[in-house]
Amino acid sequence: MSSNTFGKLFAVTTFGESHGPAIGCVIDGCPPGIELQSGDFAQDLARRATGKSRYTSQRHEADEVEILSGVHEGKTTGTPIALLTRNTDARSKDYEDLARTFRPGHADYTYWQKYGIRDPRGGGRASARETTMRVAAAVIAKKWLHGQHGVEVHGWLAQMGDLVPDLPQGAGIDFEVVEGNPFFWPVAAQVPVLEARINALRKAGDSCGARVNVTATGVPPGWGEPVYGKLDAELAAALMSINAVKGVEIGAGFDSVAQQGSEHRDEILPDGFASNHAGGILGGISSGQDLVASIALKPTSSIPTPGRSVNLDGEQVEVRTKGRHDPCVGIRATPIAEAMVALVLMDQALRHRAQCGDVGEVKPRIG
Ligand code: EPS
Repeated sequence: MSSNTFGKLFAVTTFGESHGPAIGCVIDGCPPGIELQSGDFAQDLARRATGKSRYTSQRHEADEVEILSGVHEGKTTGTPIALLTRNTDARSKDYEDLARTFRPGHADYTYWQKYGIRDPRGGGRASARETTMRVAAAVIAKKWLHGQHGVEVHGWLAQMGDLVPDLPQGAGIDFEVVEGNPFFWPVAAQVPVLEARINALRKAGDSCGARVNVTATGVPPGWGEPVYGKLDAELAAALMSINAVKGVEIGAGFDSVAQQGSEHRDEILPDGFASNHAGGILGGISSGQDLVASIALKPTSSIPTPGRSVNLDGEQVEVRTKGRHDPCVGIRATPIAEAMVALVLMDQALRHRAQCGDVGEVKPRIG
């Protein structure tokens, strides 16, 4: 009923609120024998964390992951893996005034309507803080996907407000550049422009939206379950479940509308597909091409500029948001989007193995 569990065979249940004592997850169905220690989570958690640059929320969380179960002598045992991260820098008094009002653009009003009660501190369960655990669970998925299939999942910021990467048409992404700046931006020379944009937004008390692209390379053909468990359908649901996401595209996405069939269909040659408008998925099943997904994130709703709303009595009030917020939530969304893609792929890979593991490699293999 409550939808805090994600995945069928690699099932991740997250729990916790932004200002509660801790956040955590339980991963059930993880294959045994994967090497795992608490230090493995550090890199991806730091990529997602607040307070790592001047351009994101200045909440400084330790983000240390404690492994409570499911690992013995450095290897997963096949039993449920429980991970826990203590919240160490919540400042709940910033939210005292908000307990009786609904912040525009937030989940405050809808949580109130659904449950009749809510934890207003730091956005409670609706906070992006919850995504820490998605990223932690996906560290295990990324390890397995890479170890078993050579799959790699990489994301980058593909637009921030109206700023787009200054890349020649069709140019590849240099992930060393992406990882070398706090924006996950693929063009190093533009980083000062992004910094100036965030500084200006902060000064104006406003925020902007963003687009994040993710690719997965090395995905073999065959993953995805038609018709209701299509790979693209599950990717769309997974990516849409990330806070602030308002749009998802696979491959050519909404550009497909203006294309013609002769252009969009990816012709097949003995040594590979002639193009990849499908984003690596045909009929809901991976084709063996790179998987390509893109998400649109709305501008952060928590901004210091006062806005109109109502209080619990339905009276008109002016809301002024406090707290330590991101002028562009999309900046920290790259590792989160990668995580959701990795979780979907791992779950689908295990499901494919369960049903079709005996089929073996089918000829011809394109590419
Ligand atoms: C968030 C609001 C802010 C962010 C938080 C997400 O919380 P607070 O006002 O308590 O600082 O800092 O992000 C995180 C703590 C995190 O780890 O991502 C929100 O409303 O989603």
